[in-house]
Amino acid sequence: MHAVRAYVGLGANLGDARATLTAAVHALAALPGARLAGVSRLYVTTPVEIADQPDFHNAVVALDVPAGPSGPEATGPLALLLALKSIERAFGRQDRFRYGPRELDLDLLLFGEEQVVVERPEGGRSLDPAKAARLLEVPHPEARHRLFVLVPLSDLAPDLVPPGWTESVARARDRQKSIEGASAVRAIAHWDATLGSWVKPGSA
Ligand code: PH2
Ligand code: MG
Ligand code: MG
Repeated sequence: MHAVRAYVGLGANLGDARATLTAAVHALAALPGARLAGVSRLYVTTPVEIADQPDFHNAVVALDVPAGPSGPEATGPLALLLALKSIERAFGRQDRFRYGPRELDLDLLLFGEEQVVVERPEGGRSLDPAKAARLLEVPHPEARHRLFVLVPLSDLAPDLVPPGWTESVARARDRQKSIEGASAVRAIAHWDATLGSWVKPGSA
């Protein structure tokens, strides 16, 4: 079965966010059939949507995963979505209100060239009835308007034009930077693949 490159957005703003995101990278890399293809720098970011909450840590991971059989029920993106939800729960993610603070948020940003709009499978739904019926949409519909996604994604794939977009990730990032301001997203470390953790810029 051929592999598809997926991009997953990671976020946390409760508990030890840096340790949580580090462990989440390892959990993603350990998914059956998955191969870790890249990890962005680690960022501290100003909260959007709901400003009155702690700053987030954010990053993006590139993951090569099996494409999955075709057909609406068992496609690759849905299988990956369910895996992301189960990792969130394993890390103690509590169901809270939309856009609010969270222990760990794993968002499926891109799944190869696929554009998907489907009803979320049972295990991929929130317990919050206000969110329960939300569709799964890939590419993630909010990704192109969020600097905390665009900056780490452009560490990995600046020239990529995701399906349905009319511009590259780097162009979207620069446009969004002029709206949110460069200081909304601050790099604090880069990924060291040998150590399997983020390390301070400049350190070997
Ligand atoms: N996630 C949200 C809402 N707001 N803000 C930042 N900076 N980073 C996030 O990951 C984030 C957010 C809902 O998922
Ligand atoms: Mg999110
Ligand atoms: Mg989410």
